[in-house]
Amino acid sequence: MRLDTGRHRRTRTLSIATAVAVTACAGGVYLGLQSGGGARAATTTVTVSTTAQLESAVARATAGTTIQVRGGTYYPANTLKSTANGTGSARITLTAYGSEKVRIDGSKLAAGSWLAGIYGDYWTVSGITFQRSPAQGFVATSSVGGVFRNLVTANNGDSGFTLRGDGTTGNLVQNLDSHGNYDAASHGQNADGIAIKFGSGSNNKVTGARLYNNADDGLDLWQFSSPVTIEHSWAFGNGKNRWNDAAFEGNGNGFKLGGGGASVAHVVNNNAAWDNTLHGFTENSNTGAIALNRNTAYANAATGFYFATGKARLGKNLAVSNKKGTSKLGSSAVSAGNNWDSGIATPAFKSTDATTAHGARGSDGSLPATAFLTTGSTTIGSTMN
Ligand SMILES: [Ca+2]
Ligand SMILES: [Ca+2]
Repeated sequence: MRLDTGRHRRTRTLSIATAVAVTACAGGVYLGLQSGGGARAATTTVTVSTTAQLESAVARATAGTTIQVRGGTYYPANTLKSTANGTGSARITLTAYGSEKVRIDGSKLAAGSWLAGIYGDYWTVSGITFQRSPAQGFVATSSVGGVFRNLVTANNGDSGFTLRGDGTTGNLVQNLDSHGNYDAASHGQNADGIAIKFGSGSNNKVTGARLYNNADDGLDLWQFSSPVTIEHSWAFGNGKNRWNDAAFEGNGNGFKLGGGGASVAHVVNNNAAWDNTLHGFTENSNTGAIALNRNTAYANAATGFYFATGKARLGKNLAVSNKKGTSKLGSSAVSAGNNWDSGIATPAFKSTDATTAHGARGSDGSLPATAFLTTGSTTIGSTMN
């Protein structure tokens, strides 16, 4: 059997605890098992270093399973899929081994296949790159309590990271980098950095994301009918035709906060959008009372904040050098303390060089430190961290 990451191949003595069924997996998955006593669920740690082991481990995961993936690039032949549920006290975890660099690559999947599809609750997925899928990179459907941390979704054939479906509740997306996603078959009209679309459910949050150079939008909340919280995230360089597509149809909003008939009060605080081909932030026909505070829109090709039809409430936002103006607000919008409101000064940026914002994240996955678009103001605009 071909090993994708031969240098990491090891064997280890199986330690089999009570009441845990261990099934030999192709290629010798090794397991360290710890069984809790009494009514506590058993926990199982599986360390994988080949694609076959990874596929098997994901397929067999149950509550309490931790799958550690050794460094290397893995090429699944089929979508990594699971319908298993963890619980709040026995999560299912799929994570890179230590700080090793793990790429799961969809370039051997059949056309139209997602790379990863999770349908269960209480998953933690961390430290992994999902790349080059023929369709979506990572998709969680109707999941409860998911933690998706320090992931990269890049160069997929549709949206990089997706939450979808009713019953999408209590998920945290933290420190996602999602870039270069492009749906060639539909000329870039669908591939967003992160899509939270076609569903509902409370207490979902995105924080610390960088959503950039995608064909369509940075973030898209199309037809998601419950409030989503978006904070401390950056969307930039979206909507440009980077693929020499003569019929390119990407939209290129930084933050597209609705559409498709949903009227919902998303919460959008302390984010930044720059260099996108359409608006920095827009309701996109969502008539709900979207709350936007301390966001910055800079040098987008259309309007900084475009909320022409709904009841958005905008406070302490900053818009500079957007080609079609700072804001376009309808009569139902509420606006106070933004730099387009009367009597509000526009503080100077300390830097308009985005180089450091494109740089490496902190070792904990946090956004890189940058002076880009900072002003030092304690009252207006994104703090860029
Ligand atoms: Ca689109
Ligand atoms: Ca979109």
